[in-house]
Formats: sequence, structure tokens, C-alpha cells
Amino acid sequence: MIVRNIDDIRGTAEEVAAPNWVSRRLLLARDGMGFSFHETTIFAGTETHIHYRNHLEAVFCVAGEGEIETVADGRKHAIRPGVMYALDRHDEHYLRAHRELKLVCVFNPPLTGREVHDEEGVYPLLAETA
Ligand code: 9YT
Repeated sequence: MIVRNIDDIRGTAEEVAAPNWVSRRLLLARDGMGFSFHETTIFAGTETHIHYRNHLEAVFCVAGEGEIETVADGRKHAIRPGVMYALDRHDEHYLRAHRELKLVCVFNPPLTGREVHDEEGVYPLLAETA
């Protein structure tokens, strides 16, 4: 069994910061679960362009207020505690935080921890090397 406390991830390589967010990775590819599992904080007042061409992601909001806008159809959905969205079609989108958002995110295939968003909001598909 794997048991982890997010407090032990602060300040380690499993805490990844970007201009608009910080992500604490509780499970990564090397843990062998078939998905990765993260807590992500999106900073208030930010807009992030994201397009996970290589991954599926589900996101559950536990705190804050924001919206997601899908690029293909311009539809907007409010994000607030209790709302989950799943990017089942690798949906290109804008994620906006009106107030700081606390999100729990699951990625399939799992992130290795070495990915960085490119200029199109994409994470590359990286293989975990044992
Ligand atoms: C919601 C979202 O995708 N935010 C970007 C960061 C990502 N969740 C990550 O790398 O943990």
C-alpha cells in the first residue's frame, strides 16, 4: 500500500510550479497505478491554455471559483466545489480562476513528473524508464 501526506511533497521534486499553478503529485507513473494523481492549485486571476493531446485528465474541484471554456465550441462551464470535468476528447480549453482553485487531477497515462506544458498547453508523452 502507498500512503502519502501532501505536506511531505512540499519543496520536493514532486511539487511542480508554473506561472499560473502549482501541482503536487501524490502518485506518478513509477508508482505503477496506471494513472497519476495530483493536487493542483490554480492562482486567482489567471487564464491557462491547456490541450492534453496525449493524455486524458479528470479534474475535481474542492475549493475556489472559476470556469472552463472549450475552444471547439466556446462553451463555458462554472467550476466550483463539487464540480468534476473530464477531458474525454482531449478537449482544448481555457481554465480561468476567478478565485484560487484547489483541484484534484487524475492523468491517464500517468505523468512521469518530467513533463512541462509546451506553448500549446500540451504535455509530451514520456515513457517511464525503470
Ligand atoms: C487542471 C490542470 O490540468 N492544471 C495544470 C496542471 C496539471 N493538473 C498538473 O500537471 O498537475
